[in-house]
Amino acid sequence: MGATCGHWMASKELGDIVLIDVIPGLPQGKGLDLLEAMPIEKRDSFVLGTEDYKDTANSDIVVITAGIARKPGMSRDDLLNTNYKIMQDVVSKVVTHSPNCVLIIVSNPLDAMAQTAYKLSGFSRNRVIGMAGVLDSARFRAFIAMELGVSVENVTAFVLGGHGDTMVPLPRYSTVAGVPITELMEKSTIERLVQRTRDGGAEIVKYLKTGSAYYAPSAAVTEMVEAILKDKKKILPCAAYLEGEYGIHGLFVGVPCKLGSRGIEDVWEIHLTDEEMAALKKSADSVKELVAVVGV
Ligand code: LAC
Repeated sequence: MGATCGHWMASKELGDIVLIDVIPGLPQGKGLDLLEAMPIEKRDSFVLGTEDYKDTANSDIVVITAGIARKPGMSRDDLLNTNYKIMQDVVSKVVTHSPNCVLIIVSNPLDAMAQTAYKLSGFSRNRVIGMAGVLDSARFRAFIAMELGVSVENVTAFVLGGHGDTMVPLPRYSTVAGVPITELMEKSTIERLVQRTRDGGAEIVKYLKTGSAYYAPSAAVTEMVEAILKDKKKILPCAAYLEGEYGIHGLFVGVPCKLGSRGIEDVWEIHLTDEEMAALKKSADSVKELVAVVGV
């Protein structure tokens, strides 16, 4: 997924990119390959692959995708203990070499890994962001567009909560050309698309067998990176450390965030119905259980 992030970002010329991995030669090979595509793509992003964190020094943004991925039948939560250890190692090195960066966490289980990175980095909460809502919303948007036979460009969607089985797609705030989908589709159709969104990651894992999705997740990361580097003040659903917003304290949960040069510059508290709020609380409770296991 890290290499695919690099691919999307270089193709948009978002900046210079360093790919880092622990497998000897792999990041160097991928980095050089991507660099050699730049003349054709007419992009001046410099791409470097390395196993040495020194080469990443003073990065503006660091995207952490490190960790094992799911196999068919596994939930994201099954990755907790292994990825916690990997995250401990990676975060300490990143913080040493890029003390002023914005961290974007992609490793699963997403919200618990974002909380781990936040606690271990000592960064202020605006500088640690979990990627999940943009991906989950993109899946929901793709399914809505296919169902209605309309352009994906017409479709906006909001998915809040943790990046897991309890995620909270919000049909009321999901629209086609500004029209809520609740006006355009039967309830049962919406429920089917919501369920497919919740199972979106597992659907891909089932096909791939040896790993999880990477094109859509890394496109989601790229949208977040672009919003931060260009100080766009873009409203995107991201996992953020909440300190009372939505009645949730001391926990990473997916909520609408304003992304700009300082990272998360604001958390929007949109009005939720009692049912939606209950679903968000339930999702937060499942994140709470995971972070308790690793003690962050
Ligand atoms: C997914 C993984 C990346 O949802 O969590 O595909």
